[in-house]
Amino acid sequence: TLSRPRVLQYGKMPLSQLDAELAQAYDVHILSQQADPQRFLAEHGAQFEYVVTSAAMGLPAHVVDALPNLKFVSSFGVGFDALDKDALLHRGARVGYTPGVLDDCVADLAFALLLDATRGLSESDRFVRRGNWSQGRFGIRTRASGKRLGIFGMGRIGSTVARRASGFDMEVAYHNRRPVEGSPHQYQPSLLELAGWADILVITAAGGEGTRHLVNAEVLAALGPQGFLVNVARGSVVDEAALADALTNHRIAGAGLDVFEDEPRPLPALLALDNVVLAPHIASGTHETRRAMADLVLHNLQQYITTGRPAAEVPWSAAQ
Ligand code: 8YV
Repeated sequence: TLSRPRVLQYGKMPLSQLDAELAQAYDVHILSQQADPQRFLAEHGAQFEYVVTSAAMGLPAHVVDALPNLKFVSSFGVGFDALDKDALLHRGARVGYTPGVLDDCVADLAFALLLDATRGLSESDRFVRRGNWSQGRFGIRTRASGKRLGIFGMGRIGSTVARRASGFDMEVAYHNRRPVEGSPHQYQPSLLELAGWADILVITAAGGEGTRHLVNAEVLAALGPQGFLVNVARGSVVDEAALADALTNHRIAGAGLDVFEDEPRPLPALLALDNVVLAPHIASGTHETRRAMADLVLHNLQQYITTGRPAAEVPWSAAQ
């Protein structure tokens, strides 16, 4: 009889059924539930070849370093900026992730935030609940349809946002490290030029050092007092203090944010503002999408164990 492969699960997964499904198929040890995780790693780290984690939890170097026999990491999510690339490459470990299956829901939430920010929907909900309606009208807002939509990061999610935009009669332009071949949309050679062109700037670029704080005070000034920012990518792409400052001083009109520099702690200055809509990193958080992501986490792990190749592998891992 074959014993179930041993798996180190870094923490609870973003779909609770997945915790149970992993525990059924594998001999799972959850690191965050150990009385002393550091000591557990020191004593048992060498027993693990497989790790399961999520994009949000990531995998820090000190954990990778404590797993001398690590072969494969199956990560729940499309972002891999929180997985320590250098430590994993040094270890020669491969990494599976879940691209593609969340594009629709992330693009849907980008539009939800876009519509909410431009129309003041969340603010209007507070207005009604507080009983303000009987004292006067809610202020008129900005039209969303027909506007210029700038997309920073024209990958799978960015192009799904662009498809949504056509239904709103929007003009779309984008900035990306390089122009996307065959894209029907106008390429802007810099983020600054994109921000200057756009009425609404949506961020769908990958996180990590390469994009850190690219949306800064200068980019926000270019977006301008009538402009809106939507971020469904990573908080690190935006200088959050500069954004709070721009919102406070009306150098941009409004924003919709699903991601923050230090989750789960949005900058306190943002909490006091009515011209920003805040969501707690929920873009992929639907039953349908989280189920599809969980299936791919399981599939990647099983494929790696049986064939040595996951179904979907992060680019720098596949390039090894
Ligand atoms: C998830 C995400 O919420 O896919 C990503 O990169 O950030 C989100 O889809 C996250 O993986 C949950 O931990």
